[in-house]
Amino acid sequence: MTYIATRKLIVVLAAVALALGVGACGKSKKSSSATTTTTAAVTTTAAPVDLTVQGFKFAALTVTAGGKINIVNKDSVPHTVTADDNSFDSGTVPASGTGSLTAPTKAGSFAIHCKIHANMHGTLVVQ
Ligand SMILES: [Cu+2]
Repeated sequence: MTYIATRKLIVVLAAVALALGVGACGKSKKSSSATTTTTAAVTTTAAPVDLTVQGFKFAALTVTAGGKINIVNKDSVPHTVTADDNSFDSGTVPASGTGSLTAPTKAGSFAIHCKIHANMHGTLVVQ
């Protein structure tokens, strides 16, 4: 009986030692995964995309939410890129000139128009 009791004690001690060892190992793993998360967060910059306006028409464009849009006016008259709900507006983009706009931070399909030419309509897709 004493022999079995001693064996049981050794097993319990071994289990405790193992648990402590695993605990220490788990801690060091946690700190290394935190470092990985920090590295991943650095890659968030999206390249600007061009929105071409030509022949009184807006080119179809899909842009990342909050991304920068370069407006390229290829017509010989000025235009604007304005949201139908007025949530964004490029202001006047000069004839054969450029302008810029920041895409909405919310994804969706946004109806756009030109404030100078009432017949100009288009859609900006944000994802
Ligand atoms: Cu226009």
